[in-house]
Amino acid sequence: MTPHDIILIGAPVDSGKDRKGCIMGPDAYRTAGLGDTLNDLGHRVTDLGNLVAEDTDIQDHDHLIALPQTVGWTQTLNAAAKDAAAQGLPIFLGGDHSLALGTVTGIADHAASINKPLFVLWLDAHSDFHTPLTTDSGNLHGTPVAYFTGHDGFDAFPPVQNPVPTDQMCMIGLRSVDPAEHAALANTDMHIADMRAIDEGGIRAPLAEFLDRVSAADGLLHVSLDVDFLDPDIAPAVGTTVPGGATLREAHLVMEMLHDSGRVTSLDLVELNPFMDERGKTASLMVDLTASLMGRRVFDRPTRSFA
Ligand code: B3U
Ligand code: MN
Ligand code: MN
Repeated sequence: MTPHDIILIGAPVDSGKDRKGCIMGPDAYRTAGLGDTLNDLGHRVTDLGNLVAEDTDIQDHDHLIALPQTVGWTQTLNAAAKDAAAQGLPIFLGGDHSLALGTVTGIADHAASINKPLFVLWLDAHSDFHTPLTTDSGNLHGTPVAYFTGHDGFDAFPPVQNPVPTDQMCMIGLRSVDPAEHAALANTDMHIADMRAIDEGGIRAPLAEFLDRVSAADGLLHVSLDVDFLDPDIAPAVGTTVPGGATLREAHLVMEMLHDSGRVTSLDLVELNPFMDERGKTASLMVDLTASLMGRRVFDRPTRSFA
């Protein structure tokens, strides 16, 4: 297994929605042993601690929740992501999914600086494809994909320098998509495997097809893992549970395939709300999934059938 220089970056973003608690996410991952787990797998791990959002002079908005704070986080995380991606494999410890407004744009700027295409894998129950103009809830954690793919309506935010082309994006696990997002997605060539596609054909095929395209293009791959990708029975610590999510084995298989591809260059762990957890089980599961992504396995070759 190739050892990586892993950079843990605490992003206690809690401004992307009404319900509070994601501020505790980074420390829950540390408490669940993320750093030691990755270290034991042979990686070099540096923990940069928790970032603090920049102040902005943006005014509060009538509909959009905590707009000034989220713009501040976007600026902070864009710069941090760009910096860290040049030095190793950053893992952003969220924090809610609005953190991806900054992380993905920062990683995209890094990719452009080394002339490589950036691919993004979005593991989520939701498509997070609203713009500030279409969101009903006003929760900006529902908007990052529209922002970093270069859609209009984000005037309060820094202009996106290097939008991610939608055909370099794959979403897996969708089962809650609002009408405006649905209409907007229909106009893109985004690769989507919703839960019905997974039920019918399994989770392996769409991911394998996507990873082949990343490899063929010699691309960087950013993975954004929302806790609600997982079924709430195994991962209850999230504000927006949606029944019928990925099983434990599906999620580990995704992580193992990602590891085998050798393509993953950055990772977001988002939406963990430790306030809603059951004896740390969701935080521990997210650590286990990250371990699978970074090389943990039972055998390092396919096992033989003894039938
Ligand atoms: N699409 C809804 C719900 C939602 C999006 N992301 C999460 N929930 N976590 C919205 O509020 O934009
Ligand atoms: Mn999300
Ligand atoms: Mn979600």
